[in-house]
This record gives sequence, structure tokens and C-alpha cells, in this order.
Amino acid sequence: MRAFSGIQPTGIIHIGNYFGAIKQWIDLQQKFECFFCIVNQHAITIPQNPKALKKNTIDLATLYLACGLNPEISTIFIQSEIKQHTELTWILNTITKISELERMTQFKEKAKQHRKNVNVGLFDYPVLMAADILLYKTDVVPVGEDQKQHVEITRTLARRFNKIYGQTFKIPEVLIKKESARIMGLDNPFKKMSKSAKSPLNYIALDDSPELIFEKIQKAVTDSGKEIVYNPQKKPAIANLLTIFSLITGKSIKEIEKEFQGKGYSEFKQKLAYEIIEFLSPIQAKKRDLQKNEKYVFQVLEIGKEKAKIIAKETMNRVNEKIGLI
Ligand code: ATP
Ligand code: LTN
Repeated sequence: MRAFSGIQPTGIIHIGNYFGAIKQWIDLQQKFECFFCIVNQHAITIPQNPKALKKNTIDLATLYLACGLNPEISTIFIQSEIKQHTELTWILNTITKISELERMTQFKEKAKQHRKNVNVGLFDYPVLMAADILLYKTDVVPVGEDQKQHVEITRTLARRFNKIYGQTFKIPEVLIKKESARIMGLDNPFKKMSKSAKSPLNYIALDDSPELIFEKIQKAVTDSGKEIVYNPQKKPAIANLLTIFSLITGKSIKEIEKEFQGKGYSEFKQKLAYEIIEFLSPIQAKKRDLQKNEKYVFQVLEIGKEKAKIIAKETMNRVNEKIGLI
């Protein structure tokens, strides 16, 4: 059984990305043959500085390793190094309806955020994602809730292709962890935590310093009242902070509510900041170590590229054969 997932190297990686995606990946490595991609071609659907994009790509690979992705058992590679991703995208484009892409929530949101640059790549983003997934005959796609719609269109395209050209693609399943599916912004508990948020107070980045984490948690919005209770409807901000607390410590929400019974927001936030700092500290230390050994990171990516290439080529040959492309 195979798993495939990816993250865009667009700068920071936050705890929403960690718990929504990376944490799941770490656990999956034992059970699945895993492919973890750094999707740099998705990243350029929003303008990127070329130098920064290169740096962020290697930085994300380093972070993958620092978080515990194991290159001995998983394949870690860069999307742009495997040309079949864009090749398959073109093929899938020919069976994708414009109206299907117009319905994509992420496209609608990003188009609003970047009114002056609603480019064709941004529109076609889900088809490139479908190509990523289908190339590797993927069984499961571990992602956060916001990517569910993109996996659904991937399934639709796979079925459609199989119907037109004969059985070729596996139909992948989305894998979403309920508890961590959608971490909300610290400055706005009604919107998901997001890298592209206007204010850095929206997120805790995995690279944030202890001082910054402390400041961000202190400034996180809260709800009226003073009890630490889990009630997403009435107390969405506290519910989000409780979720983060629970994910970070492994304690159940009930346990945490009990621990803070009769205590106020201030004490709760202090403890939460402390727990996050403790949690991120070993990841940050491991990343610093790996940064001193860039050669190793490049080596991992090189091996990943070779492994990915074999499967991608094989699938693409089959696809071209089915369609009659010489
Ligand atoms: P942006 O918000 O700028 O589009 P992003 O924060 O969603 O970026 P991506 O690289 O698009 O980052 O997402 C990487 C992975 O993290 C995906 O699997 C996505 O579903 C997951 N993810 C992103 N934000 C959250 C969140 N707030 N809660 C849980 N999972 C998340
Ligand atoms: N669109 C995803 C990143 C992504 C991805 C994928 C995830 C690109 N290709 C294939 C899973 C499988 C996002 O998180 N924004």
C-alpha cells in the first residue's frame, strides 16, 4: 500500500501543517510505502522569489528530516526533478472540465487574495496535484481538511481516464485525522491557520523562537468568559487552543479541561506556550544539526529522485501507450 503527500516550499511551515500533514506521515511510514514530495511547481502558482524558492525547497527537505521522516524507508524528493508530473498534468488537463476547476474552494480563495495575478497555473493547481498522486499509483493521501476537495477531483479524473482509455489508475483515498484536520488561526478562530496569512500572529511556525512563541500565544484571541472548556460553537478560540494543547501534549481535551478547572486564560496560555516551546525544541535542534550537513540532505533528495523516477516513468509510458501518443 502506498501513501503520497506534499507541502509547498513557500517559506514558513506552521503547526497546522505539522499536525494536519507531517505528523500523520511520520506515523504512516511504518505501515505504508511512502512518497513525500516538496511541491515547488505548485508553489510558483503564486509569485516566488527564485533565490528564496531554492532556499525554501532545501529548507523544507531539511525540516521533513528533522521532524522524523525516515529516508531509509520513505522516498523524499522534489517535484520539479521528475518531469512526468507536468507531463501527466497536460494529459489530465484534456479530460478536466473548466467548470470543475471553477468550483474549487482553494482557487476561489486564492483568486480573491491575488486579484491581479489569477494565472492559469493557479486555476490548474488541482490537476497538477492529481498528476502527483496518480503517477505513483497511490492508495492513500494524508492531508489536512482543506485538501479534501483536491483529492476528490483526483478520484474523479482517475475514474474518467480509466473509463475512456481502460483501467490505468488506482483510485486514491483521502486520509484526514479528525483531531488535527483544521487548526484555526490564532488571530482568527474562524479561518484556518495559514502560511499566507497577513499577520505572523496567525500561526506558530516550527522555526519560531521561544520568545516569539510566548508572544504569539499571549496575543492569541480568546472568547468572552473565563472558563477553559471545549465548546467550538460558543468558544471557538479556546476550543482551538485546547486542540493545540492536546495535540502537543498527547493529553485528552477532558484531561486538560480538568487541569485548568477554576484557572484563567492567562495561566492556560502560559502553560500552552511552554508546552509548544518544549515540543518544538528537539525538532529545531535536529534541523540546526542537519543544516550543518547539507550534503546529506542533497544525498537524500538524489536517492529520492532516482526511486521516484522509476515509478513515474513506468506510469507515464503506460498512459502514453493507452492514449496513442508516440
Ligand atoms: P496556504 O494557507 O498559504 O495555502 P497552507 O498553510 O495550507 O498554505 P500547504 O503547503 O498548502 O500550506 O499545506 C500543506 C499541508 O498542510 C496540507 O496537507 C494541508 O491540508 C495541511 N494544512 C494546511 N493548513 C492546515 C491547518 N490549518 N490545519 C490542518 N492542516 C493544515
Ligand atoms: N495542494 C497541497 C500540496 C500538494 C499535495 C499534492 C498534497 C501538492 N500535491 C499531492 C497531497 C498530495 C497543499 O497542501 N496545498
